[in-house]
Amino acid sequence: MADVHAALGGAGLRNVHVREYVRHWAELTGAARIEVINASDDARLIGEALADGEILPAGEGRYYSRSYVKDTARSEERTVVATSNPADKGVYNNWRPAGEMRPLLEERMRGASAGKTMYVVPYVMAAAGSPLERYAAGVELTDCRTVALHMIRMARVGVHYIDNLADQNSFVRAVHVTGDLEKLGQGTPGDQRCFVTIADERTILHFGSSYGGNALLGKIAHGLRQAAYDGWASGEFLAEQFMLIGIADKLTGKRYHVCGGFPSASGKTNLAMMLAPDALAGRYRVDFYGDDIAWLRADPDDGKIYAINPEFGVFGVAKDTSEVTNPAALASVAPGTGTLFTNVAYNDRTQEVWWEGRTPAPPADVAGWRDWTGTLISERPAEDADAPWAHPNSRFTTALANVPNVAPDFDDPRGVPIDAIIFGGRTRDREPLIRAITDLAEGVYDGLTLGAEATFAAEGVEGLLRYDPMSMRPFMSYPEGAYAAHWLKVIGSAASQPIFAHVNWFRRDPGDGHYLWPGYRDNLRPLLWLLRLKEGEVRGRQTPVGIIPAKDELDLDGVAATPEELETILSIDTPRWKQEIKHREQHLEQFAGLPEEIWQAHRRVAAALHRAD
Ligand code: SPV
Ligand code: MN
Repeated sequence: MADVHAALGGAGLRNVHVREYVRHWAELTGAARIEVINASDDARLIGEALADGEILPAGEGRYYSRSYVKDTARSEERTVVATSNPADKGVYNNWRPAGEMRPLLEERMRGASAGKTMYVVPYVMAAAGSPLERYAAGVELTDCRTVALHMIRMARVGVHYIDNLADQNSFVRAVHVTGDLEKLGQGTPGDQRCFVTIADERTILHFGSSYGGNALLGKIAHGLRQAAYDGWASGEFLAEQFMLIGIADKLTGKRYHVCGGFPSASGKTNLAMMLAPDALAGRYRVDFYGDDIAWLRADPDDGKIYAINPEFGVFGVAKDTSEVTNPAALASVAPGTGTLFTNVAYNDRTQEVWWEGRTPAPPADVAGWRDWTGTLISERPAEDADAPWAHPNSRFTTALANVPNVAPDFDDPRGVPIDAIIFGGRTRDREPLIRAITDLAEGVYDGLTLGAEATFAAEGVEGLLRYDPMSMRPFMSYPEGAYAAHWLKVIGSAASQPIFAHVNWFRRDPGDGHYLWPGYRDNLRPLLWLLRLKEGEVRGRQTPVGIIPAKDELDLDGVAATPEELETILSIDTPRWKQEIKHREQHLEQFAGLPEEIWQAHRRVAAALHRAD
């Protein structure tokens, strides 16, 4: 049995509430040792993890690990939001009573860390001094050293963050117990994994994984689910799965900030790290703030909406990250950055890493290369010859400060004023490149009807979206009707409101299916148009679903698209929109208590489409 008080006292951790919390869970999980973690412990922990073979060297100052083969991603069906109030049940939050989930998790976790070290990771999800700092503090307890190493990169970690709290008891209690991964029945009816946020007790209990958001509890469990609930309960802020960028106009000296949500596999990280296209780089600079989470609040001093990225690092998907798609991401994982790679392919002779899309073809000389499961490529059975070398959800974990175009003020606790909020999907035939929305309720309505196309017929009806409201479907923690009302309230309370827009980089040619827009760096162009529209410098063209750019309003210097291609991406397919609007009605009807303003917005858009034929 660990000597909790000796370990905490030795680390200078005085907060009595934290001490009691650690004592409780150390006893319950049966951890053999307690170790308190500060960011300055990184080099020592890396050394220990290398010595134990838990991580492998991947070139200078970079590391590699493999997860258990059945533990490679977030599990939505095993994730629950619990409270003591049944009225908190929504459509997507998998609500369960707190009184049922806490005993269940205690049972799973009892004795499950026997013989292991419990790492105590005090962290904050905000820069010190943020107006939202009282929602930012947490203490993760984890029995996995690699998780502690990830937390050091993804959050601000240190004892001083937790000992100096204004309210000593106001921290998120975040307990992570890995469990015996080989015996958890992942994906079977007897699946033992359970990932619970008890939102009204500000307690996160995750059992049965050491991967990503299942285990790094500052990120989506605290940064999204808990924070969204706190933001709603306090009435103060929104916590969204949004990227956040700055656009600086070097000619005028103006700086703009844009945030927004995209369902997975819609290029959110690439957009967040985008550089200006060569033809525009003399005038514009894109600054990176964050790729996954933004907290938004109205500032009473100047009446603007401010956003922060509560994270300290990037947990990015490796697949398809290349010099073409995302050179900034590659630079952020260069030698010397302390990057941790997970589940990519690894060469144990050269210590190189590789993933699909890193280069057009895999390394020609397969000597030493192992796939993400650890199997030598040269020894893979014939039937696996075409299997990917890296897992599709393989990741790189690196600090924000390693991103070459990180904003100079990324650490400013006040955050940055938001000019535009964008939503984007991956839509082959209906959505134009960009459509701007100037009305708040219509903007929120657009976010609530965000979706991704079903990827193959088996997943859904052709043309029917898998709706992913605000890209928050897996992170919703309270009912959708209240969520929409909270959006209207927070953004509506700002005297100067951001403009909304829906973007789509993925429109295809109806004939041969090729992409009509080059994407990547060129995505800056529609965003510049949006900011000009907001400034009243262009007028666009009104359509039933928003304002789209007139052809001569987009700066296309250096873009190879043909006039026909531009014609298509700057047009609305009215018959397809009429189909879509019916699906939206059914989607929204699921949500009890949806504000009347949202229904009115829906009816306005439907009526405008009706008149359009
Ligand atoms: C996501 O899946 O949206 C992530 C990664 O950001 S994880 O933290 O694992 O959820
Ligand atoms: Mn995410």
